[in-house]
Amino acid sequence: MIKHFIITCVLTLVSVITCFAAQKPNIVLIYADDLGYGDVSAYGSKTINTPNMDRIAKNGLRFTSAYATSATCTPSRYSLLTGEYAWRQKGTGILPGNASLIIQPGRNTLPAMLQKAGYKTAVVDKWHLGLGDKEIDWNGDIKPGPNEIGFDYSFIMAATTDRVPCVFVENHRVVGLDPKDPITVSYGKPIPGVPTGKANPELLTKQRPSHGHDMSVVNGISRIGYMKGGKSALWVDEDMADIFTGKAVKFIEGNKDQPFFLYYALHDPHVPRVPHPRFTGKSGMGLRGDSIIQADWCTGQILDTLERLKLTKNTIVILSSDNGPVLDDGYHDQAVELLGNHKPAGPLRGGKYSKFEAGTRVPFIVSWPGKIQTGVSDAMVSQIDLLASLAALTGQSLAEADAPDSLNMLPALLGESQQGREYIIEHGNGLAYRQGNWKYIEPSKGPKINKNTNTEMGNDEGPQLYDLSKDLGEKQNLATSHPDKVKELQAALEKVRQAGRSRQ
Ligand code: NG6
Ligand code: CA
Repeated sequence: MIKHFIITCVLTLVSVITCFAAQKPNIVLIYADDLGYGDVSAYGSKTINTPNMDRIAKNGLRFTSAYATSATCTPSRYSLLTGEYAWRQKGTGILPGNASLIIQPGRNTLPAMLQKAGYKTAVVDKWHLGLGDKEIDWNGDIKPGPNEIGFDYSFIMAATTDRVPCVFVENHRVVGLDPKDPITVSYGKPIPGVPTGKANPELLTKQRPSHGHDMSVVNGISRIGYMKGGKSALWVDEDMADIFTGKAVKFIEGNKDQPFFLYYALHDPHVPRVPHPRFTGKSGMGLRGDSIIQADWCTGQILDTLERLKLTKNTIVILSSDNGPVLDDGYHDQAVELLGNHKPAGPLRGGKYSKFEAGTRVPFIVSWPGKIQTGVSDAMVSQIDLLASLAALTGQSLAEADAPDSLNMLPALLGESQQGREYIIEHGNGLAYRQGNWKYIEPSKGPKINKNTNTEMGNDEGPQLYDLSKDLGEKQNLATSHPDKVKELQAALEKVRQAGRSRQ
């Protein structure tokens, strides 16, 4: 009896302490699309000016070794929201615009965990994790989707700006759809009677494709996939940043009196790059740079809103990107020709799609005024750790099966520790493993260069080993001279791969 009483007292005390330890700051995650390590002026670039992203860095902690899990969008977002490496699951590669939802409803995702912690949650802008569980009827209720995996509010595009359907989906419905003009989407056969960029180049009044992207034409630009109907619902690319930012701001305003989580997944600077005319010409390096300036403006609007509502001090803002940079990703937008001296990947090798550093090492800045150490951190962190870290912050426990690869890196994220992850797994076409300054890339038969995008992919038929402390640009393969190191890292990578989970 007494024993029982004591146990109850101890448990109550523990939960009181946990309760006091848990904090509920608002959390805003600004997640850009294809923004490179060198595309933010806070990261040292003199050729681009991103004053609003730099504002976050000025009030926060800028990470030099932070990683998206993968070198493309869908797998990075899958890992970010589930805390599980996408390469553990089939069907998590770049999705078509009519794919089914790849995250199981009921799963303890990042937003679902925060919902349990009492947060109102929203996703705005790029989704690209699929919708529905069978063929999607774009004219009815579209579900399951973000609202079924933890978001109270969603205002999204289904996939990417270069994929149909080119419409906004708010919660379960296409916005502005005229029922008399229903939407049909196909990723197989062309839809009879629907013009395409390939057959009707005269319709390409705004941008022409350089590779792929020659199917349905929307707003003078041909896309991937075929769509028919939905004329009144079609987006106008130039207005998208304003529309999405407006929704994000409205969500913050509507939830200012309670903890909220906003996942603002910016579509810039992904292709097609069609910023609002007020941004064109502003970067001096063409539409890719102008789209980054637009993304920076969107970021500024969010920061201004937090300030106006006096929420800055009680809000964690995280800025990052889903994968590294690319210049020609399928349209003639002069990203290559007008680049000048700008280095989208900074000192890193490769880019989007690559296992070299630029594929996944991305800008990552965290601010929480008054709470976080400001400055620069070289701790290794991965976006996959946000789930476990924010669970720790908000006092949520994770079950054994939840977020298997997500580690609590809160001390590193808050700048209390310089100690981050012991290793990072980088995922492109195959895997690479970084431990300290050693980086091992497993052998692969894939092409060395993606000819379309002119990206060095990091593929080689033999093992690659780089010492990033002396060779950040991954130029000197040391695999032959350091066979033991290769073996050690190979075995360590295999252990994580076979374990099926990283969290003990
Ligand atoms: C590729 C597209 C590319 C881009 C990418 C997804 C072609 C030839 N290329 O297949 O343009 O859309 O998929 O980018 O179609 S991501 O950032 O969403 O992963
Ligand atoms: Ca991307």
